[in-house]
Amino acid sequence: MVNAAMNLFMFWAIGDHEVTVVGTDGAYTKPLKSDYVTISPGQTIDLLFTANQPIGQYYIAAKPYNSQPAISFDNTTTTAIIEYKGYKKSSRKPIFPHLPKVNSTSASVNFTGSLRSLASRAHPIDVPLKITHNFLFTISLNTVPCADNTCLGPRGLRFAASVNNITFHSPNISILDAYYGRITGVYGDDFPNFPPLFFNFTANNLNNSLETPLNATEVKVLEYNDTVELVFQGTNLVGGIDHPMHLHGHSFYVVGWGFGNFNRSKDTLSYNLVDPPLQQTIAVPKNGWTAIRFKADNPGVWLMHCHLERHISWGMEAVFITKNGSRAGESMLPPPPNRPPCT
Ligand SMILES: *[C@@H]1O[C@H](CO)[C@@H](O)[C@H](O)[C@H]1NC(C)=O
Ligand SMILES: *[C@@H]1O[C@H](CO)[C@@H](O)[C@H](O)[C@H]1NC(C)=O
Ligand SMILES: *[C@@H]1O[C@H](CO)[C@@H](O)[C@H](O)[C@H]1NC(C)=O
Ligand SMILES: *[C@@H]1O[C@H](CO)[C@@H](O)[C@H](O)[C@H]1NC(C)=O
Ligand SMILES: *[C@@H]1O[C@H](CO)[C@@H](O)[C@H](O)[C@H]1NC(C)=O
Ligand SMILES: *[C@@H]1O[C@H](CO)[C@@H](O)[C@H](O)[C@H]1NC(C)=O
Ligand SMILES: *[C@@H]1O[C@H](CO)[C@@H](O)[C@H](O)[C@H]1NC(C)=O
Ligand SMILES: *[C@@H]1O[C@H](CO)[C@@H](O)[C@H](O)[C@H]1NC(C)=O
Ligand SMILES: *[C@@H]1O[C@H](CO)[C@@H](O)[C@H](O)[C@H]1NC(C)=O
Ligand SMILES: *[C@@H]1O[C@H](CO)[C@@H](O)[C@H](O)[C@H]1NC(C)=O
Ligand SMILES: *[C@@H]1O[C@H](CO)[C@@H](O)[C@H](O)[C@H]1NC(C)=O
Ligand SMILES: [Cu+2]
Repeated sequence: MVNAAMNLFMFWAIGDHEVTVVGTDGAYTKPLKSDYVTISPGQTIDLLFTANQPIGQYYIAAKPYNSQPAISFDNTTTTAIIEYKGYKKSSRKPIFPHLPKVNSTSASVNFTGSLRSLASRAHPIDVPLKITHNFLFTISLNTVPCADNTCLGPRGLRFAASVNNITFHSPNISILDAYYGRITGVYGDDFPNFPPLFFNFTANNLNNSLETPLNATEVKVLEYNDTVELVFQGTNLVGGIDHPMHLHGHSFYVVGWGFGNFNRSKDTLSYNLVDPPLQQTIAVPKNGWTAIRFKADNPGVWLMHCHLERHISWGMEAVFITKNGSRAGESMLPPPPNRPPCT
């Protein structure tokens, strides 16, 4: 199952049938029995279920999960029907599943936080234990001044979004072309390891002066084999919401998460380094944090972004460049000839 929605997490379930989740983003998980699934845009989930209920019809249903009351959205429940062989037409309605409440953050995090790697002998994990790079990236909504006819946000302002207070400005030639072709002036390589300012990221009523981001095109360059721990820190600037963060080119282990502000001396103690799930998209909880680890072993130019289309279009993205290794098969490929132009 893939969530192909643009801007909404979904709750999903089948009437009267428990499902067993066995994988996410192409990696095995420990079998997880659940009455419902939470899936974020861009995420994939593999699951099994057994048709072991009385012969009949059962709804498959999905509806949005949205934690931010200021956002209006289509709250339609979408359905399909599972019909058992031998079913005889009757006036009885198909059985409908219990889906969590549309704003149930606990239902969302309970599911996502229950995923574990299979971590069996045949499918061992390889979570980096010696970390060469520690990053803390704030992910925030922002506001910027706008011309009257482009203002969709508060008066005189439009929405923007940022990582470490940088709204990503897309250059007019691709960063892959610029890196591979050694063209200067397209991007900088100074993406900050930490947010420029520490404040109570998840506090209510943050000062509006914090909402204005910098506008830049900065990348983070990694050496082949670097081991990265990256903590995504959600903020309550403009308004807190869950962000499905997605990294191209590398799967990552999700080693911890929590609500509020990440506290390195306390929160690292509860990391799961035994069977953390291996994912490509992870929902960072509203006004919370998520810690991931990965090894930079896939040379290339890789986008990292929030998978809510709205947020990536507002600048909630950054770029990693993983440099060539030293052996055959450890070099990035040239830009593909059929790539679409940026402008
Ligand atoms: C769905 O949205 C409509 C219109 O905004 C609202 O009237 C209704 O109460 C909502 N239903 C649910 C279940 O949230
Ligand atoms: C969810 O929405 C209901 C109804 O609008 C509200 O009473 C409740 O406080 C909300 N729950 C959360 C966790 O925001
Ligand atoms: C989520 O898990 C907590 C702790 O186990 C539990 O108290 C809560 O009821 C769960 N929430 C939902 C919506 O399942
Ligand atoms: C791309 O942008 C740079 C500066 O931002 C400018 O100098 C250059 O002319 C632009 N190139 C094209 C093809 O638009
Ligand atoms: C940060 O803000 C939250 C939410 O308002 C509050 O509960 C917490 O106490 C604050 N933390 C600090 C260190 O001020
Ligand atoms: C908000 O920040 C600005 C600029 O730092 C400061 O002048 C102002 O006093 C702050 N407002 C509040 C309510 O703290
Ligand atoms: C982001 O940078 C701008 C420009 O330097 C500054 O005004 C603002 O306070 C910064 N906000 C945060 C949250 O760091
Ligand atoms: C960032 O700067 C570019 C020009 O350098 C401008 O076109 C763009 O609108 C700016 N973006 C934001 C969010 O301010
Ligand atoms: C972080 O956690 C430690 C240990 O629990 C505590 O002593 C410290 O005050 C916390 N720091 C902050 C900023 O909350
Ligand atoms: C990367 O790590 C592998 C396995 O640990 C090692 O064999 C290789 O030499 C390393 N390559 C570089 C360029 O560090
Ligand atoms: C990386 O490897 C590719 C393929 O061998 C080569 O074309 C490219 O120049 C290398 N890039 C760098 C920055 O060394
Ligand atoms: Cu987002």
